[in-house]
Amino acid sequence: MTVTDSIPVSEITYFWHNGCPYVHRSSIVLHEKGLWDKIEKKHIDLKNKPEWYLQLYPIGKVPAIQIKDTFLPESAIIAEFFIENFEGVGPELLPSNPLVRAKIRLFIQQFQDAISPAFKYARGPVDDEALAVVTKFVTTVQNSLTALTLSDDGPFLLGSKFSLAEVITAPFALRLSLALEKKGVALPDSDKFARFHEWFNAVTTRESVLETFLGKEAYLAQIN
Ligand SMILES: N[C@@H](CCC(=O)N[C@@H](CS)C(=O)NCC(=O)O)C(=O)O
Repeated sequence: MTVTDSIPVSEITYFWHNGCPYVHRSSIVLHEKGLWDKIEKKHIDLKNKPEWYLQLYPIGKVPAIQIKDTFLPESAIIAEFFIENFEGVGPELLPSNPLVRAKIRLFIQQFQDAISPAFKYARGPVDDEALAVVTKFVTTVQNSLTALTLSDDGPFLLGSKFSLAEVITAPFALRLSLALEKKGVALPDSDKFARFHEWFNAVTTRESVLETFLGKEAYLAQIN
């Protein structure tokens, strides 16, 4: 094997769990590329991790992949590996332009920084502080999208193109929307946040995102 060879899907084993938002990221890439049913999957029981998995990976987290004697953990690494390894299969999810890549990564970072506190409050009491944190999340993502969007012809960061920006953030956007819905908390919905809602609605209804999600009822039961 040379370093430039891509690896056939038949040589990859995917260690996953259906309820994990991190796994969800790499699963979305597989679905977008039509490889979800083609890859060998091993579902890991996280409450009772198999000894063989802990021997392979003592940290014991998912997702991870194995290719012959190479073992790779970490969802963002795996999602990018799938995107690059299966370049030319299905949609392009990470354009080669360095500035576009930098914008995608900046968006991801800003989204992640903003969503963590919003999640904390989505699970805590609904009070003024909680509503302020959720509004701050919406404002940050709206500002980030407005500053970084590359095209006006679609809902995503790259316009009509779903990309790594959404692969990484969608699992958390979807779970936040369901957690807030359960609490009866509406996201601020004014014209001021139109760009946020356009993006958020497109991301949380994307086929690859929903088809690789464990489902609303199961998720809500998980967070009870
Ligand atoms: N930074 C890791 C986080 C993965 C992670 O925390 N996975 C959870 C499931 S959602 C896990 O495997 N938990 C089992 C454990 O911590 O023992 C990634 O992005 O892949």
